[in-house]
Amino acid sequence: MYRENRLKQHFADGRKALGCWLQMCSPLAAEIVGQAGFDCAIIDIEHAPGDLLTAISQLQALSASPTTVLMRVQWNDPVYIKRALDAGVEGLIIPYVNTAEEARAAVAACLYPPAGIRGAALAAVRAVDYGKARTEYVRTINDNLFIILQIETLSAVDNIPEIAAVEGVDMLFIGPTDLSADMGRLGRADDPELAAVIARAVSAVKDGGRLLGTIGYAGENLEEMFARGYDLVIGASDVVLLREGAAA
Ligand code: 3PY
Ligand code: MG
Repeated sequence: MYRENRLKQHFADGRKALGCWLQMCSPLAAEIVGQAGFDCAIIDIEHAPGDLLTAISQLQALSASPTTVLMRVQWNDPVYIKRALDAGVEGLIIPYVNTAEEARAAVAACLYPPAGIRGAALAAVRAVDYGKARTEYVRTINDNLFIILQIETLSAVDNIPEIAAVEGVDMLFIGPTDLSADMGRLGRADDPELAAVIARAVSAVKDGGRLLGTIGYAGENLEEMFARGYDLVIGASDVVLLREGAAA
């Protein structure tokens, strides 16, 4: 059922948040993650093999949980974004946003006109409770969504001041893996130059007045990450939890 975005309220209250990726395309895994008490669960369509129907199964599994459900879409593409929003996700992580122009396009894809270009099918889609919530949905959804843009190239880091200034962006999210690849250092998570670029990105996001997110790093202490300025850490994944549990 359409509801207030708890994650957005959580940050408005000045709190930090923990997230878990859903990469198994499994409603059972999603339900377990929701019951564990994560602030948000992120259905990953960029790197996991699911589709919109597996996403909807996971949304249904999480509907009784206070955990806010986001989706990381495949690409900064208004067609994917429209379909993800119609499925009823409460926010999006949009990968590989490198310029203010791309950031404006990402936000526009999320919002109904006149603020944006999102197409509307109010009686047909799950997000609107198949038409039942249409009045409240139309009135509130542009403000209720939580929009996260990923910073994962050197040029995106350079452009953070302009990207952060784009109206409607809620959070910038550093993707250290693709950033390391862009720097020719893929897989070298402890590279000092990568650490320096990430530190520069953290300061730029904070200076730009936006919330800041990233993934958890092996061996990193969450409290220290929060103290360094991160507001959201996606520090777990259903796949990794199962792999590590199985290996143990
Ligand atoms: C990256 O590190 O590239 C990400 O996209 C984070 O998940
Ligand atoms: Mg990435």
